[in-house]
Amino acid sequence: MNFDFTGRLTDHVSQERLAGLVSALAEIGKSDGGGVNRQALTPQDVAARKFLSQIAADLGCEVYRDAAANVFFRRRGTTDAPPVVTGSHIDTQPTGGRFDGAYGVCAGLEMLAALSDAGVTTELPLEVAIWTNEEGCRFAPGSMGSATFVHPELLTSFGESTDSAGVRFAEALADAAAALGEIPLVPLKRTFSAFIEAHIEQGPVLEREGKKIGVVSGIQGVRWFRVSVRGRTSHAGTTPIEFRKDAVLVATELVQQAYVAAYESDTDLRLTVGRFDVSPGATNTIASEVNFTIDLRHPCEGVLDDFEAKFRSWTRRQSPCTISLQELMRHKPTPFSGRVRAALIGAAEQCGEPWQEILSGAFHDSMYLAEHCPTGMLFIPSKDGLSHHPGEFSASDELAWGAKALTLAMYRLANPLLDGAAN
Ligand code: HGY
Ligand code: MN
Ligand code: MN
Repeated sequence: MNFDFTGRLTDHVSQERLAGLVSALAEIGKSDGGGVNRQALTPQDVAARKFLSQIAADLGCEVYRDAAANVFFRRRGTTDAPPVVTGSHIDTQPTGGRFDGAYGVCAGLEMLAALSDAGVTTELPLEVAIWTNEEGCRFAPGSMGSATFVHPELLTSFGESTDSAGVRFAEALADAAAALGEIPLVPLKRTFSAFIEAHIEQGPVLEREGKKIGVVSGIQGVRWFRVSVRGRTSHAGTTPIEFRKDAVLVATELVQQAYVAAYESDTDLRLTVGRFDVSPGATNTIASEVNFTIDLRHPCEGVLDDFEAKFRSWTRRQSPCTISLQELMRHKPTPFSGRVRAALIGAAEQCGEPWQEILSGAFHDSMYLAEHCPTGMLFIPSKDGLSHHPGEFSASDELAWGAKALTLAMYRLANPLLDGAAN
């Protein structure tokens, strides 16, 4: 790639415009402490899609959506070959920050704006995607939009997932489709030439190592479970120990056993109990039911298998309560495409900022896109490694460096003659 031309290309990436877009998007679903609560398919999520669609249209893009309410901003190329796509999610955790997911979509729009300012047209079309329900906190599992794009048959079962108010995903999806109805529909599973996701690291590594860009080698494996422990309500004062069927006692034994085993076994194993719901929830009534979640992660599938087998054996213990386990999500460890990593390494080198390779501890929509087309990711640093927290932060220059690297890598992949690795 000729450096002086593409060097000028990155000159068109505007740090101010990008930081302004991230801030404007964060206003939609803004929560206390500078965070964002914009959960999947809520009115805030739909409003944010409309807001970004208008920005894309103003850039001359065509706007599309699919049956999973994924939204795509398309910039024509000189050919009609399958597009090179970037993007991420804009739904957030309940106590989310303004960068998780949103940065990748805003960086994609900044790339399109920079190419327009530079008066550059790529050979292959470019698209920026907004994937539905990546977080999986309102409706489990996560990454439903990208999973459905790659595996359309999943949409039916996803539709039965309910939120804490009992709303089915299918209903929320129908409401969003109605609200976005004027956007033309495109099929699921369209052919892509390649996919790149720009994302905040959500961990401490890049900041600790003094790096501005992370070229992501892959994503560790993830498994989610819901554990239900069912006992019997009875009086807190009169019921002797031997008559109790105390769901909290049994559930907390299981949780403690899982955490101790996880921390003792392997420093790379990540186990989290994020939800722990007790009913009936009265101070002086022994709990009849506890539902809690398990989020299990590791780079090696064998370690996940071993831990899952151990945990399942613990749920079959002798107990005054009944214990059941439901799998909510499972994705194997995902290595990224050598070709896309080469394009990102070339881009990071060209930016001249310190960079390194890094494995992703968080899952991303890219874990499904990697099953569909050559896929890779780039990271920018997260202050104090904080994420899924209102205080999540990346500096404006870090946002811009990531967008410059994204622009260079996308430009290379969208002009195959430039991308020697493609030949
Ligand atoms: O949970 C995750 O890894 C992602 O941030 N949703
Ligand atoms: Mn994310
Ligand atoms: Mn997240």
